[in-house]
Amino acid sequence: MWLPCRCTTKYVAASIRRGVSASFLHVLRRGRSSWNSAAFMPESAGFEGVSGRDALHDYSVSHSENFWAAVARQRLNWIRPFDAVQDCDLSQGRIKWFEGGKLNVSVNCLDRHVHTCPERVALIWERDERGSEVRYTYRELLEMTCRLGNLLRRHGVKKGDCVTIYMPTCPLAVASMLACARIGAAHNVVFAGFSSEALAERIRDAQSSTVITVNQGVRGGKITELKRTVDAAVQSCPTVRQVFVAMRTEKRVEMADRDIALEEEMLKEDVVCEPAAMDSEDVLFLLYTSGSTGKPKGLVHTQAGYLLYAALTHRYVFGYHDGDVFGCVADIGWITGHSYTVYGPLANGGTTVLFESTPVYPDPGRYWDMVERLRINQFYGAPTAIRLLIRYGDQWVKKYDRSSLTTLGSVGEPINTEAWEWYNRVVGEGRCPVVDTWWQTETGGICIAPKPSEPDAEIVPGMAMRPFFGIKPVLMDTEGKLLTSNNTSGALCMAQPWPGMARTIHNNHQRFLETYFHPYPGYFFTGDGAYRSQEGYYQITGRLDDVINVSGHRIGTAEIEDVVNQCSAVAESAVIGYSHNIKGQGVYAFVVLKKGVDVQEVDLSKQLNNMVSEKIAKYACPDFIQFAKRLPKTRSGKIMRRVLRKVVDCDLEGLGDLSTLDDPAAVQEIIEGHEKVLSK
Ligand code: 6R9
Repeated sequence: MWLPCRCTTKYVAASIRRGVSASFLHVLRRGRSSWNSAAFMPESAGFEGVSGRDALHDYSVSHSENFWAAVARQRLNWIRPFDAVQDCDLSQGRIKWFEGGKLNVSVNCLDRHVHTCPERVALIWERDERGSEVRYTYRELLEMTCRLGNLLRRHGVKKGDCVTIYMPTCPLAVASMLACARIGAAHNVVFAGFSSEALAERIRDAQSSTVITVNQGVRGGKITELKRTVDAAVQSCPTVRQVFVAMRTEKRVEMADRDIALEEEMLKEDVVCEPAAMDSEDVLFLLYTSGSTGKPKGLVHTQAGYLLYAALTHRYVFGYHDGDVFGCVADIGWITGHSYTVYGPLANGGTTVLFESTPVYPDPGRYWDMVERLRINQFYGAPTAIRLLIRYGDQWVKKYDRSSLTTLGSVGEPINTEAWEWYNRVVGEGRCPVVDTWWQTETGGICIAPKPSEPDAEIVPGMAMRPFFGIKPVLMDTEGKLLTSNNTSGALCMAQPWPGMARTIHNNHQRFLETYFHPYPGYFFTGDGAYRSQEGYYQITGRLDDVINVSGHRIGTAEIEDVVNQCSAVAESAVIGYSHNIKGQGVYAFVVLKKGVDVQEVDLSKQLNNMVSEKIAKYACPDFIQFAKRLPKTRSGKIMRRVLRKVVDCDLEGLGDLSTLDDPAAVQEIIEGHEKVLSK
């Protein structure tokens, strides 16, 4: 792996500079007891009649164009200024921001900080091996990115191409993303836990001819053969011309003609790389996520709007200030890693942690040991990890000094009250606000979170609460009518566009329109349900479609069914999510075998698990498989998933209206089969 080389005097200079800026900030912070708009958000000083943060939110929604124009001018470096703030029409699914503007995202994340503070630490790579972290300054990250950008260019990667990155969270992965941005190529990061088939599907859909990977991954003390997975994937990807291979471990791997040793070739490249001037609406990246069909969708994010939104939310939701160390432990393969490990913090000139390990390796104190060692100020993680850590006891937390922490964030799924309380009381010692942040791959950045808010405003446990600047959430009833009162639940939609939202689904704009804009014309539909409290705060109640959330990973039940149905013994299947103590949701599969098939259920269960793990990923494997003679269906032949869900939740009282059932006896069989599965 590419390691920084530097002299110690620069280190000293950097720490002096950091110390100076930190003490200056301290003065600013103290001066903020009464509303000082310029100290809170410099742009807001120019917004007439705005006093206080609530008023600023109102302004951002009612004068959306003024708000976003001012913020975009101030926070981004433009090669050419934009002509129009926005050209959006939600009823048509048209979303365009800052047209006419030209910029380069890597310049915004790197060069401008190198000019002001080259020796500030950009990345702290918390390697799997505890205590062996490596720091990269902005200057070093820029050099690494430039070499990589030049290398990609020399190998024919052009503006408009899409490079697939299949790497664990590490500095070269970040440099790869930024190198793509530098030369105008889009990136498609695929979570390094996905199987070769899942990777191949994403490479093909993205039409990538270039893949970047590592020889091996290291996580939780275990080695994964990532290069081998890529080898298997590219066999069914005729578009792939070249695979760049970085060395995470010493182990040599077999190199084919199309394979290129990344670090070796980078050494031959210049450390200066001309940045491409990109249009605001050029593609920055694709990121695949699960929907309610079997086929994952490649959400498309563009340059200016995405970067601006990631930066602004990072700054204001977490109260990030210059000199802070931001620790987002999400993998870069997910949108959280994109927006809050990479783009948001780097656009803000921040120091961001790249976490390669797991919460329990080598022991359940890993997160908090890291907080102490790296002096992390904002920690951002997932409820599933919190629930897991609660089980090991408070001593693993208390052992370490957490006094650097100022804000704790949660993302990916609803955080239950117990986990929220523990996070707040034990981890944060009751002094750090806990921000439950709701957002999606589609939204680009955080849309609903308790912060920013008035300084002493309440935070309700387990609630995302308040819309971010420029965000206008609404609730809809089942008839598609707007619900205007409080203390009500409905489908969560957004009534206004914002710069961070996705622009389309790669190769399938029709699906984009049908999924997000057709259900409630004139609104963006999130797919989630929400409750709005008496006070007007939002609480997310969960998905309204067939998407489940396992340990914070989104997966469509249809994707798992597609794999199960490929087994020659299986006639049909239905996959349901159920409430799981640690994972949030677990996977429960009902499987009907073909007539005349004679197999041991245990063997078949194993086989089905292997298939899911090979074709999707381990986390998608069913926790339970129930073999059934038939599934409950309507007379028109639709599987009654609602009934299956109730059975799995052991809520037999709530089975509801069964009048459309083709044969009520099928339900009884399912209930009995479920009892047997539980008793095993
Ligand atoms: C960022 C991210 C999005 C789905 C989303 C919702 C669930 C995310 C949540 C939450 C309740 C929160 N979700 N954050 N549910 N409270 N704070 O996770 O993106 O992977 O696209 O998942 O995750 O159901 O629709 P993504």
